[in-house]
Order: sequence, then structure tokens, then C-alpha cells
Amino acid sequence: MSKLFEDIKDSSNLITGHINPDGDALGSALAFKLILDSKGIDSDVSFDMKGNVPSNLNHLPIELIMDKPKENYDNIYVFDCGSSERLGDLEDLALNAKRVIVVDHHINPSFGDIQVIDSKAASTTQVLFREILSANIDIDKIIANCLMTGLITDTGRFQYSNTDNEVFEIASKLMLSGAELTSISDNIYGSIPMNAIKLQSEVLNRIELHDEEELVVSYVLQEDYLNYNIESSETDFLIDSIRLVKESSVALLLKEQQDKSFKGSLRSRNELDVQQIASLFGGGGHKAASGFSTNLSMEEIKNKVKNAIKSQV
Ligand SMILES: [Mn+2]
Repeated sequence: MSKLFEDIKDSSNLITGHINPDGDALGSALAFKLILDSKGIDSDVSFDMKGNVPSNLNHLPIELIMDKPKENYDNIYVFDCGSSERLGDLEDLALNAKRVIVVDHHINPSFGDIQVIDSKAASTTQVLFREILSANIDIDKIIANCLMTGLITDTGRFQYSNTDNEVFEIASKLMLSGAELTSISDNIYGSIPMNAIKLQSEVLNRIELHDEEELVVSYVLQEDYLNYNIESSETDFLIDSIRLVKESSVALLLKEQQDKSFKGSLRSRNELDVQQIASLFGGGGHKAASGFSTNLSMEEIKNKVKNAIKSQV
């Protein structure tokens, strides 16, 4: 990292991550932006965002995100993004940049001139933190909060199987740097709008359990957002409620998009690999948590997922 900083002083820099960034993409990108700031290096931060940053992530310094990036950049830093298509509208910008630096924990990102990747790491903020440590960079409370946010969200509050001793070591160091674990956790998980809680009860009522495949499925339709007056980004927590079903191994939440296509979120509670299932739809992610987009109907999606589960067991 120290070498990189010398190298990029006089170039234009854009920091980004996957479309509709989550806590890990935002946390790692914004932490890197603040580190560049502290080194006196100019940079912009931008994402392809449909709608606003979800309110449960507004403890992050999201005011640093610009609406529209410039026409071109020398260097592009991509965080938490397994493929260039996942950059959305920013993909062309990355493909035309002189140099693309990818920091990630997805399996095999298919792009980037420099890749800093560990697919075993729990979060991209974990991968970034290792670089911060080895370059001896001091971090303040705000940077620590950014890094902690990625660690909390991608480990499901230190509960998913990717939570190992290094995760706690990093969390401990972040606490020493002033990370505010309690208030961050409260904003992410304990601040759900009333209307979203009401929609949750409807989504829970719709749960189907497919015994044979140990699959639970529910869905959110466009009309739900209208009826409950909420944005789709406010419903990201719903998959965590669905995956609680004891009788299930795999959870699937389907969210209808404006063009009537579906976005699917998959979670696995055991050895079943949902990354492999998501890849059948051209999606991706991690073994325990993945996502995809498709034009198939709800019935077709369910059948495809069920067959994929059967072929794995
Ligand atoms: Mn991540």
C-alpha cells in the first residue's frame, strides 16, 4: 500500500464497488477513501445505485459518495465486486481505466490489473485491514467504523461460518481504534422502519417449506413497496428472518423488480453451496450467501433451485 501511495499521487482515482453496495462494499470503499484523504491523495467515490443508501447504513460517511463520477480515471479501486458486470453503469469506466485494482473476498474475480483477494476472508474490509496493518497506517474512529460495518454485516454479526479467530482479532483492533460496535449494530439491525416490519409479517406468512429439499421460499412484489410505502433497499433484512426456519437448509427470497424480473437472495445453513446454485442463474457470491437476477418466473426459479439442491446432496 505504501508503494501504491507513492505511485498514484499525481493521478486521478475512483473508488467503487458492486452495484447497490452493501455494508461491506460501502465500508471498504469509504475506509479506503478516508485513508487516501489522510495521505493527501485526491479520489472520488461513486457506485451504481438504484435508489438511496439504505437508512440502516447511514452511520457511514455516505456524504463522501458523489452522484456521478467523471468521464475517466487513471486508477479505479474496486471493492467487494466479483465481476466487472457487477459494477453496473460504472463497468465501462473501469474497463477504460489505465489500471484497475481489485480488493475482494469473492471467488476468482475475473478482472483487475492488481488483485488483492482472499476468497476465505469473511469480508472485503478484512482483506483491506490486512493491508492497512502491513503498511502501518493509523486509523481513526470513522475508518474503524467503516471497517467494522463490513465485518459485522458479512459475518451476520459474527455468527456465519466465515467467522474465525482473525475476524475477532480485527474486531478487537478496530475497537481499540474507537469503533462503536453497539451504535453501529443498533443502526444496522435494530432500526427497521415500522412499515418494513409490517411487510415482514406478510412475507413470513408467505413462506413455503419444500420438505424434500429443505428449502424455504418467500417473496416480495412491487405492489408491496407501494402498499407499505417503503423502498426495496429497506427490505434487505427479510432474508435473515426467512433463514431462521429450523426445518430448512437453504433459504430463498425473491424480490420482484420494476421490469418484472426477479432478484434472488440465497442463504445456506449447512454445507450446501449456494454460490454454485446462484451461478446457474449467472449470479454469484459466497458458499453461504449468494444472489442472482433472472427473467424466469417464480415457479421456474423454484424448480431450478430445487433441482440444484437435489444434485448437490
Ligand atoms: Mn463482502
